[in-house]
Amino acid sequence: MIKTELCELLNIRYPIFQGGMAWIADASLAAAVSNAGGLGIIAAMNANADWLREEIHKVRTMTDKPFGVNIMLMSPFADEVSDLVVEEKVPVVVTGAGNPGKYMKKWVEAGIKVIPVVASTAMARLVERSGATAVVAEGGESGGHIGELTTMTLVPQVCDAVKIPVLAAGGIADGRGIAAALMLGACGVQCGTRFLVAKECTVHQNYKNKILKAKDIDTIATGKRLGHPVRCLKNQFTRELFKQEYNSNISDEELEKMGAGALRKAAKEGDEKNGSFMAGQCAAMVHKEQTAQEMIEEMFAQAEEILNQANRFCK
Ligand code: TUI
Repeated sequence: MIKTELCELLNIRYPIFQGGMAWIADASLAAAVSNAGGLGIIAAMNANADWLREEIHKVRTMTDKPFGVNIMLMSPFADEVSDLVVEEKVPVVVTGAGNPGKYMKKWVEAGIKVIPVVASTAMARLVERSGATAVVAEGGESGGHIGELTTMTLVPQVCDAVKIPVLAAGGIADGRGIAAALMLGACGVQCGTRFLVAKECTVHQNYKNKILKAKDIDTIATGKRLGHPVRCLKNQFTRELFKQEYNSNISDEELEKMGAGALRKAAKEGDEKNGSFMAGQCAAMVHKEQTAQEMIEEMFAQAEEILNQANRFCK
């Protein structure tokens, strides 16, 4: 059985978080992951406090296990959802896509365990100083909004930079990734892409099918010109966006407008041409739809087997 300090810290059986995927990670997926022994996470994404309040109430009817809320700091509603998680006494808040500094004191004083996603050692140190319980070090193999470094290089550097527990994210979709993350010094993992095809995930079936069909080189990072690179599956939308990034006749505002609403089109409508199908580089490692429980049990059984055999290399 694999157990780490994260399990006791958060009162979970398996040291795994489900990524807070915008338009995808709702109460249904979060409850399934929490019931399976991981930490299920609802994505507040660009939604307002009313939507999030309903999802929090829903998740509480579906599980009595701990769960988290992911707050995307670029959201226009970040301020109001930052108050709601305090009001609702949400056990864990994960932040993404920015510096959570201005909310940290309020959350820590409310007894919330705050676990920011970081893409650099500087941000890891900063959030540790302001009271973070742990950090998720997310490499650029991830889907969605990404940083510069890879998981392989970021995780050990963040582990050296801070004393709080570190989870690894980016490119992890099976037990091999979990075992490797533990060897890099992490005490847990966060997975997004694999959970996207969970039976309890309510995303459009076309999105799941695209993940299941994806090959190794099928993702691309666009948005570098605007300063926020985003990794998605290649399709007509991303190819056009990529092309226009190099077109100096198009303004940043026009480029920004091209991306607006595309993730909703992918997740809710399954629009294969105009949707932004955010996915990590490990999409090709995801082969079948399973329940969240089957996924977690399979991943940890594989990780345990590998780790038990690892000393064969030591002569
Ligand atoms: O946040 C994510 N992934 C996301 S957010 C998202 S919604 C979106 N949609 C369109 C455009 C942009 C966003 C889709 N996927 N992952 C966590 C993450 N956080 N990755 C990288 C970071 C990060 C980056 C910079 C965290 C902190 C940071 O600090 C910057 C600073 O202020 O120094």
